[in-house]
Amino acid sequence: MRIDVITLFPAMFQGPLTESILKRASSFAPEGATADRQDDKPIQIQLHDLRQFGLGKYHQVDDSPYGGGAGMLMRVDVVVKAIESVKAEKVGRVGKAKPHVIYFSPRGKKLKQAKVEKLAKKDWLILLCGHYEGIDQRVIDGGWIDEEISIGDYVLTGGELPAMVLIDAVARHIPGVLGKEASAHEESFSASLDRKKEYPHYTRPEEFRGLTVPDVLLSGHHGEIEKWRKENVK
Ligand code: 4H7
Repeated sequence: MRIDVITLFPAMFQGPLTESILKRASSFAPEGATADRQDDKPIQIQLHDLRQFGLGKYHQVDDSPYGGGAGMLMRVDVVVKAIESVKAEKVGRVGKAKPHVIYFSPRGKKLKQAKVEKLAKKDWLILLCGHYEGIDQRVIDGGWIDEEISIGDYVLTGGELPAMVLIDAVARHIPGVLGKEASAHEESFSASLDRKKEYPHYTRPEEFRGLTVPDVLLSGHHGEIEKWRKENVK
């Protein structure tokens, strides 16, 4: 899968994408740095600094709202230029795939696991991270956005954290991202099972400050263990 991120703050992505399992699974390239892109990785992430599409000497990306009011908006011409530029790239493994453009905003449709799994089947995602008071409505009305998503009912300063949440959630479903064991564990949940429900887990030591592990888990009796876990799903 290829993921392009259009953002005013590309540096924010440094930590989450270069640590942990996303490090193993994805190649990560800031704008311009295409040379070190590794096409053999399950996910290729390319960052694009929106400011490079800005206007004039100061690379202006925002403007005040018609009709007045507080705050600034991201300009339609700048945002569309960025989206069209990314769409035109068609490098790496995307071939003739059509990108799916997602815009993160607090009024978007709430992200759920089922949606994550659908998005994981796409070849190419473009993630647009909103800032200020958001984008000019014409970016949406003009058809440049396929989907407006919110990661939850709270307000953030920008769409970068939602983009990182989506990348992490989607990555877990791309073949080759999770290790063998974690993938098998994932598969052992049927699609109909509520994934939020899990049984309690314990590891060594057997006793910690008087807190013990349920005897059945130490018994080695697999039938009983399975029964206990089913009964203790929360
Ligand atoms: C687009 C439009 C996503 C993006 C407006 C983004 C929460 C979520 C943003 C805004 C986001 C989410 C800018 C409106 C800051 C509010 C104070 C960026 N917040 N914001 N204003 N839940 N913020 O997914």
